[in-house]
Amino acid sequence: MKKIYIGLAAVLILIGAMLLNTNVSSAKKPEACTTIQDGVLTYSATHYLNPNPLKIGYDEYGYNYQAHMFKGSYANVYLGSDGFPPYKGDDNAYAQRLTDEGLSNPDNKWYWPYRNVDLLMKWNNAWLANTDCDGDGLLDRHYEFTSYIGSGAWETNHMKGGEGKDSWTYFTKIVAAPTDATLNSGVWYNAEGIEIGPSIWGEFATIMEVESGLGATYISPAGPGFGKY
Ligand SMILES: [Ca+2]
Repeated sequence: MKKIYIGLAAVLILIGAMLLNTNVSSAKKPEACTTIQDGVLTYSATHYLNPNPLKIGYDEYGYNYQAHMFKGSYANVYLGSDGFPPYKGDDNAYAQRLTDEGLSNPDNKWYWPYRNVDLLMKWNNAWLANTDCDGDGLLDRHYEFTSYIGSGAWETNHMKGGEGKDSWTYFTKIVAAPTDATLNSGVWYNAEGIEIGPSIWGEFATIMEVESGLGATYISPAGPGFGKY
């Protein structure tokens, strides 16, 4: 009889643990995270489109937050958050729009000279999520990490510019530095001391670059695949 009770108790504990696990996993994502579809996540405070809500699909700048993609003018990556309307390829029309709206000119912005460069950018959820799970009303960056370090965040850029014989392409892959990486003279190294790649924006390393006419101009000695970081 005692054996049966012990066996029954073990089964009940097991069922309890299963219920608990189910509750934890189901409570975490769908209930706690706000999605773009919910219609309440807005562009950031400084953005030209604030306080409009983010939408599914491409916005006027070329951002598709839901799909983790950007496709458009290189300048449009930054113009919105600097309070400028999207650039659509016509300098005169853009200048007129700024005048009409009483806005200053982005001439002095570092990215303005690159407005005719086409950019295709892709990233993963750790880089910029399509949900707000930490509740600050914005899409999460390096969710569940205090910084990008060790978050597994990655991004790729395909750029295309110039006309005719002056046309060019450039491709780069960027990853967040792993937790056990070290930075030395502007280069990240992994725990084994193998070069990951040149540091970019403080917490990231470039792991691959490909230029038209030159081929791969940089391949990380630690490896150019995202799975490693
Ligand atoms: Ca957030």
